[in-house]
Amino acid sequence: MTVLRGIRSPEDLRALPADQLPQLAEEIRAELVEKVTRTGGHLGPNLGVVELTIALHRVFRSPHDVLVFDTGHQAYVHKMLTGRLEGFEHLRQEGHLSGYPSRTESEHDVVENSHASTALSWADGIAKGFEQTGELGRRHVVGIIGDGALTGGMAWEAINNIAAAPDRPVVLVVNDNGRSYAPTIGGLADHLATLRTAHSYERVLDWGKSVLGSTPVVGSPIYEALHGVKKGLKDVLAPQGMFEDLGLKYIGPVDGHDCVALEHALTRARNYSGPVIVHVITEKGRGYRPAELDDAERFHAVGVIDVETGLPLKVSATTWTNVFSDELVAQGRLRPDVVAVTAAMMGPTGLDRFCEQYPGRTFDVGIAEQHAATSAAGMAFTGLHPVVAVYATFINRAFDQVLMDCALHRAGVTFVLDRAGVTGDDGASHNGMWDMSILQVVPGLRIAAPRDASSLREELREALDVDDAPTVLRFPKGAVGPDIPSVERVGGVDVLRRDEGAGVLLVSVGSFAPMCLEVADRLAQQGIAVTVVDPRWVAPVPSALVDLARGQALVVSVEDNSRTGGIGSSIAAALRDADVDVPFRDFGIERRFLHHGTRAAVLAELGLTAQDVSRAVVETVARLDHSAAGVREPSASEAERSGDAG
Ligand SMILES: Cc1ncc(C[n+]2csc(CCOP(=O)(O)OP(=O)(O)O)c2C)c(N)n1
Repeated sequence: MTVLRGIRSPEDLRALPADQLPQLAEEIRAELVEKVTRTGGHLGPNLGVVELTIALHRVFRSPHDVLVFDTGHQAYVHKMLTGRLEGFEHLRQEGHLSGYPSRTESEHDVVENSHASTALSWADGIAKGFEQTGELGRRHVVGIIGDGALTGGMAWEAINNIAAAPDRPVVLVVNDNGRSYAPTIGGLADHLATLRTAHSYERVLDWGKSVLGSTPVVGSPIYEALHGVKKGLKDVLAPQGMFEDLGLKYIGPVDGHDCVALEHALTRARNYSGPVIVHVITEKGRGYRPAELDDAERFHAVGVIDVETGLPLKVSATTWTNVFSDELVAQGRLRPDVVAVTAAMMGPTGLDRFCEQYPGRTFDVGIAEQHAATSAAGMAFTGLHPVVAVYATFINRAFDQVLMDCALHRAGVTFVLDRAGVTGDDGASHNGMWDMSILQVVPGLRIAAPRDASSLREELREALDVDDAPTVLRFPKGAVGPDIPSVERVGGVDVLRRDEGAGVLLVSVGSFAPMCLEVADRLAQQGIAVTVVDPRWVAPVPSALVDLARGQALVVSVEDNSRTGGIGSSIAAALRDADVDVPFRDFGIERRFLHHGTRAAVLAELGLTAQDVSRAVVETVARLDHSAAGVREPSASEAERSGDAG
């Protein structure tokens, strides 16, 4: 039996002799590489925290002690050590192991939120709670945060509070690999780098090891002597660390791949009676040759890749991101006022190409969506047109800044929301299903949802022409399909299909256009006339849409946003306001958090498929026909029996 297979719980790990830990670490790395290259997932971050996670579980007693992983994308090793090794066969697949911590999976998982920079606030709150219940001191609280996540404002709000209570112990572990996706930027990153490099006295232990020919046993006189020397040198050489200035005990930097040093540092932190930061230096992607040699950013999160080469196995089709990326570069050439802003997601949002061409006009602000929005408002004030590219789910963070700093000040800022709608594999917190609900309340803000590559390019250009209000462009994850031509444009609304006569007006939002056209085919087979429209700019509701709705038998909208506050609900309100008395049905996402699974599986579960939508529309039309003819409405069971439209 391998060492790893013998570990069913953290107790097993704690019982393991220390000399077996390097072997365990090697086996975990092999397992990560073998499984994650097959399923896709976060490879680089997890390869970097193997020894750190082992040490955390040996020093702290989860779940009695609470470990909070910031973002949670680096919790695979934690999952392996807490009885979920087998789950990696089907990582991130529906009904199987989630790619993030999950309370339903394990009592060892506490925080599921995959939005960065929250762990220290969680740790602060849990420590305060334990203090109230009298458990603090007996139960330890540990927040593990990356140097990337440490660039987020929330982390500093938490540190400010944690430092204010010198008698309330909280252990903050900074997992410093120098990278978010790309190298972490900013003054904080520079400061961490200074702490890292100025601590050459760390080598005292290595020197000791080489002289002795083996690692000194923790706590042995020789170990303590070496530490004494190290501490003496540190006091002389180390720059005053910002953390200590803030009132936090600083331990480190610690070699994050040395189990002995890690256990020693974490034990000291555990025994400390106040808030303490343990600064751990790790290497993202460690132990996997392609990640070590190649561009580390590519291995932050991977799809299915060839284990030997690290190259994707599927030939990648053109994505929505690629199209945006190209068009922004083209616009950058024509428009010197266009600047780009990313919150530590340069590559994933496609801004990398703009940055190559216009490095002086591209700003990576760190994981700081709030700052990105307000800083963009500031740039707009000076006459620039900032394009802030973020994943749709992360715009949640910057709602107040979009509202108060951008909209109230009529700032011409374009927000590009990638990965909008159901994203699937990454689970509840990664779906981009709230953006239109929260942004529709912002006065003056306009939202475009392109249906294909051409409309994405066109709508981006239109957005860049708006200089007195924020604009939003939202599109989904993945490959973009072929262009979908319109038959005409009416008041800015594209008509994609128009059957003769009154029938159903089907309003397609963004990338649902192909599905809506399929619904139209199915309805036509049932003898129902359909007009399919793409409003292009979906919010505020175009008046042409209201005009198109007049005289129809039924209006239907389909969107991949929450139905609550979505485009459907705005269309319903616009129809009411204009006294257009047409029955209306909106299809969108129920107001609940979604389980992880493929996008197709999640959409099917939500009933957002051509088959489900057409069936529901046929039933509604049948009901309306009956009531129009004075016939009683069919019962639910009759409706159920009325069958499939297609
Ligand atoms: C609010 C928010 N913005 C962006 C992201 C996307 N994101 C996921 S991991 C990551 C980098 C995190 O870097 P770090 O904290 O240093 O962890 P590492 O992956 O280097 O271990 C980013 C930007 C996020 N999860 N949350």
